[in-house]
Amino acid sequence: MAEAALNTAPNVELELTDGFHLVIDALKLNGVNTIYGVPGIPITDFGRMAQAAGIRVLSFRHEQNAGYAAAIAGYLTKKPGVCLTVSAPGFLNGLTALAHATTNCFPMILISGSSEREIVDLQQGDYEEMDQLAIAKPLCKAAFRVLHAESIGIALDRAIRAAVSGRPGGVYLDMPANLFGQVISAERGRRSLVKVIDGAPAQIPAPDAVKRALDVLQGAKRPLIILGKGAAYAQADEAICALIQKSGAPFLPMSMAKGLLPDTHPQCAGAARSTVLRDSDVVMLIGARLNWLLSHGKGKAWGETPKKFIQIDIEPKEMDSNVEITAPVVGDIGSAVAALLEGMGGNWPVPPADWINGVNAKRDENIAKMAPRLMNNNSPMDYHAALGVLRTIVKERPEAILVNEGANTLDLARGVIDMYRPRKRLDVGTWGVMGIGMGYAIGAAVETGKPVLAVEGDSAFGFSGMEIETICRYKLPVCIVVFNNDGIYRGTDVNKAGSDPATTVFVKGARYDRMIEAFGGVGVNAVSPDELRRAVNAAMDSGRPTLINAVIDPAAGSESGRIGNLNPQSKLRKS
Ligand code: ADP
Ligand code: TZD
Ligand code: MG
Repeated sequence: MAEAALNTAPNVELELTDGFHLVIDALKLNGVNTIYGVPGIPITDFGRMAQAAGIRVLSFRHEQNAGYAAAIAGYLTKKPGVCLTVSAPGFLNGLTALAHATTNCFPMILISGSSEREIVDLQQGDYEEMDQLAIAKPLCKAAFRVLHAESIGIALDRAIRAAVSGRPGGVYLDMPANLFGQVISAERGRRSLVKVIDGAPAQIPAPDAVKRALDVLQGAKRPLIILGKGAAYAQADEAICALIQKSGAPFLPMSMAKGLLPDTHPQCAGAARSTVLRDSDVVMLIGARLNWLLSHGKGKAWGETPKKFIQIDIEPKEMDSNVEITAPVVGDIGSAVAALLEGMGGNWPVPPADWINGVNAKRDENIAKMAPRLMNNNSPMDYHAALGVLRTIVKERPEAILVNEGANTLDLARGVIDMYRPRKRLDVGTWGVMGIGMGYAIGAAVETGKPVLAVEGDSAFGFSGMEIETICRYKLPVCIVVFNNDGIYRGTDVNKAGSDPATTVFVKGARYDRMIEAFGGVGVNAVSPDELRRAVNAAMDSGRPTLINAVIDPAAGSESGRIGNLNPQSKLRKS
């Protein structure tokens, strides 16, 4: 109406805005100052304008890696990481990362350009035509399409809320090309923007749920606390630490929860994992699901001892997903842990000494068994020789962020490399997915400004390897160590049926270090633990993008790393 009035006043020039600027204004209003993506129709100008408006726009070589960067940004900051893609193929490339964010409970928003609704809906063959909204829906927490410039503010508000509230996850925002060019008055535009207030509201657990949990915990003879990446995400580090200390119970960190308390903490049972799973009688899960990574809470790994589970999780539907939860505590971890601590009062009984001493003895025995293997000086190196070096470097540089993927390279690094600070270990997560490496390394370096050490199987690295150009272009402090064992699991397989190589082997003696030299980074070939140590320390000191080709004995690994048991067995006899 104001416009109509203005339009009739010949001397007043109407200030206008458009879809491009409204998306930028809405993002900035809500504190989104970084976007990860790949440009192209219809978002090329959007990227330029966002950059001009002071948003950092990181341009990748493949959308999947941009998506993984956004996903890990969400995990590290508790704000949704934003990934921007072009229509159909770009969107699909980003979708894997969106699904990954949802699966791992990381807040992320995938914004994708799309083609014109009228043409898509009549399937008339537009440029990069695809019904993206329908395809995204089953893979995220929420999916919205914005058709009018005036709806951009509300749409972004809803996307942020959906991503960060309750159990965090991925959200899809569909923006058809002509949205960006729609013009409205600047005043209407300003009024349409919304700043999210209290986007992830505290969810306080019910007092009787807290009491029930404490009763169960108090009755334990052999208590165990399992910390998952939800606990690391919650950023309630001090309260969690206080709860564990007060309980006196051994704790087991899941992979990405390592470092929430140091792995060297006297109550850490990481090196006695099988013992504590098998022999515990009460298990308190904090931000960890009883999925495959915990053998679904039953079966051989959990032994004969009957278990009672206490589970703290923000998602009510998670309770009883695999086994009965005796004491469900539904709430956000910060509020739930605070309530538990208060309920424990000043005099919480310490767990029976035989349990604590037994766990500690087993842990010390396992650590002592591994120690000499980490000091071997073999060349070519085995996994333990190389990881022994990296373990010391991480101990000396606890602020560094460790990115880790591969099979043997992942499973052995997880066991060998102690972590000392929260949210410093980023890895393949719930799916055990290969390809997170360079996206995570970039996202982590950009969001935290800390040095990143990426420990990568040679196969794992290949999924995102082209992003070393991105790392060099933005001069990020990333040191990549490729554990080069000539292939997947082992480099020794032979195809007996023909002249093609076996399916799991790569070019022998490949020099991954030379790849980064093409982009001005530092490449090093390391064949001994000493060479590896020198090269990683130099990279971490200089902050220069570095790729170290760590030559690993091709016979050292095992099939599928530590999860070979998940391979199906053929019922047919070999002839
Ligand atoms: P891990 O793989 O480390 O075992 P999972 O990804 O399986 O961890 O589990 C993480 C759990 O944490 C999810 O069930 C999720 O709902 C929960 N979660 C995430 N953030 C919070 C939070 N702030 N408060 C409570 N629970 C949370
Ligand atoms: N594709 C995707 C996206 N994720 C996967 N997990 C796989 C394929 C299957 N896969 C694994 O589970 S580990 C792995 C593949 C291909 C690579 C293992 O080889 P690597 O590590 O070189 O990375 P090691 O040290 O040789 O075991
Ligand atoms: Mg390999």
